[in-house]
Amino acid sequence: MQMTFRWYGEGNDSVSLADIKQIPGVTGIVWALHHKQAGEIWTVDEIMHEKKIIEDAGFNIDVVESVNVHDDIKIGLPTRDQYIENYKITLRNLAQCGVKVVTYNFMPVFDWTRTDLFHPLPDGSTALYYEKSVIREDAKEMADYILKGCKGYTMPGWEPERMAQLDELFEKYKPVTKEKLWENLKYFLEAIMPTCEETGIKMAIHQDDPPWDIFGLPRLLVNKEAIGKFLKMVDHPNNCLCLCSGSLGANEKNDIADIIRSYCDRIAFAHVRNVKHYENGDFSEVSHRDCDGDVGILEIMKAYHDCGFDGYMRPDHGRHIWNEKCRPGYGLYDRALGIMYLWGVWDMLEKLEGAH
Ligand code: CS2
Ligand code: MN
Repeated sequence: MQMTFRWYGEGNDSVSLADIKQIPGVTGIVWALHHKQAGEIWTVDEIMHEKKIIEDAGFNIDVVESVNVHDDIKIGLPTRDQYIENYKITLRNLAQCGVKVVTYNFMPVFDWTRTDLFHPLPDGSTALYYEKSVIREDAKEMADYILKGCKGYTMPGWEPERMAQLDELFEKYKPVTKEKLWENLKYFLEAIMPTCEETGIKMAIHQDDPPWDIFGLPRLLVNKEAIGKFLKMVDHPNNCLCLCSGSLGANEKNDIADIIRSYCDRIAFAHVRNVKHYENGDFSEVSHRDCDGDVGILEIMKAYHDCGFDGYMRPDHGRHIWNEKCRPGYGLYDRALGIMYLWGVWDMLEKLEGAH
């Protein structure tokens, strides 16, 4: 297992690479060109610039999160072919600079959704929170609601520029049924797989968060069955998963350890996060400690270890602790604590059971 840490780039993150260097055992930075819009080509010069910064700090750039997929590809518009060509060029450029895994998601319009980015927990920390009764079917109303409580921060995909085009986007998604969205995902993957094979890049899809339909938009990667369907649909070793225990874990019916054991050979990247469920359907992000939440962190780590997982791992989101001012879910302190917990469990498994 190779431990990594997500970093948003110089001037764009409250955490420094020097800080990350002091967390034991982190070898790679999970990075992206965050100023790029979906559909734009990432040039070799731009990638090399970022590579130098990260490598000079003593980390590898093996994993990118994310090269976002343009909505026209998800909707299946005729313009998708041009965007797919651009995506292939980006993949080639990334491979040329040494990148091995590219993370993406196939959620229509939005990335992850929460109702509160700074929800107080009983211990005085705050965390990302989903309150079922607050969710509005109307995405615009929801966006206003979220922006009020967000201290100037927003969720990815919910930026004011995008909100301005929301009606138009929703109109375009109208004919996109769940079935159509599956077809469009297949079309995209079949088009890029030859490039992945040629360059060695593994495409790692992130599951939908939360893992159910939202705002009347269909969502695909929500449970074991859907993941199985996805892997079979394009049965290629470069068509892989970024398995996120936090996203899948929002649905208590998902048995994450079982999903890991079933599809381990196709997991290129592991996001490990804990979630606590409440009876009324709300859920909260919590610390990585097994007993603080419900996803079964110990079982998850045991499953990865039993499978001989040698891919990349990172703590997913963290709480906000010790008054840290940071991007929601992406502070230094709680993610560093998370890493130490994951290492503690992993090192003990290696000691008791040997390295697989
Ligand atoms: C998620 C996503 O893992 C995460 O932090 O909250 O933002 C994830 O990065 C994307 O969905 C992957 O494309
Ligand atoms: Mn994740």
